Amino acid sequence: MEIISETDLILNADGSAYHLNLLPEDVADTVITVGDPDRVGEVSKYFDSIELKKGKREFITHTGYVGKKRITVLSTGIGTDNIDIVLNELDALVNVDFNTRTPNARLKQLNIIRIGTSGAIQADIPVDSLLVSSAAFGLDALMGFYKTENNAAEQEMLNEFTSVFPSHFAMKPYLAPASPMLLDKLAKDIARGITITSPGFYSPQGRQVRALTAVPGLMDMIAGFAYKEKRITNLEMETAGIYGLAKSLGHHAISFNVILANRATKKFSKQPGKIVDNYIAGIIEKINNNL
Ligand code: R1P
Repeated sequence: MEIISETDLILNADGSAYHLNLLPEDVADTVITVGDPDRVGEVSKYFDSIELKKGKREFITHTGYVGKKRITVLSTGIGTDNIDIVLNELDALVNVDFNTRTPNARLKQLNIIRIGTSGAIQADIPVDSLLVSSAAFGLDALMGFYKTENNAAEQEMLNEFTSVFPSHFAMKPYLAPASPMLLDKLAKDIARGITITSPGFYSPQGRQVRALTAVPGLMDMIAGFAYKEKRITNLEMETAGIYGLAKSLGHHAISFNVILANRATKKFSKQPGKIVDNYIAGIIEKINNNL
């Protein structure tokens, strides 16, 4: 079996993964990801016990128990460039033997659950509501570097979207679905939508700033896109990368979006901290009851 080189899988002196600073035994099978490092503690405060706290750069990790269920919560920072690091290192931690540098014979499938914030782009989606991404279009470049597959229905929707996407961009959008298993187990009663994952916060999400935009009308194009009764509901910066890489690596992933802004009505949550906190508590309860 081919050995993974010291530069393809970089380990720290203590044997931990290079960026995440974690050892294989530090990672639970259920992993909650959050963007903001400060949100890690906001999640782990609901654990009954915390067995470890580690971190490096923006990647802060707490692992502990809710009842008998072992859960890891880890911050990704912002953007799909960080998702590339987080998903590949998480996968290596659970599926590669760090001593022999070879993949394990039996591959593990993690449950990866994003609890993030997001902006709605349709006027009827209320600020302070929760939305789960049934799929996400990536406007970032990440999945262009990996082999991906879409089923016929996904491919058709992607073709439709690509045909209305501004053609002067070198990269093509991609489409990645949520795990049907996690949608079924954790999100039966939660509003679903199609998410756009952007490679930036300002012009890439149609915000007007002092620098002139190269894509006037981006928001109208995205908000007006329709495919077989489906529409795009919200914008954020990680979901498509998480869905795409999780699928490529054989893990399950789901993304919960706490809607803090509505771009159509130009409203922003009056109590973002409290709202995010309420949804964290609810999602942990669902994980504990259903996974
Ligand atoms: C932008 O402010 C950040 O907030 C959203 C976006 O995806 C981006 O990471 O999610 P988080 O609140 O989880 O970071």
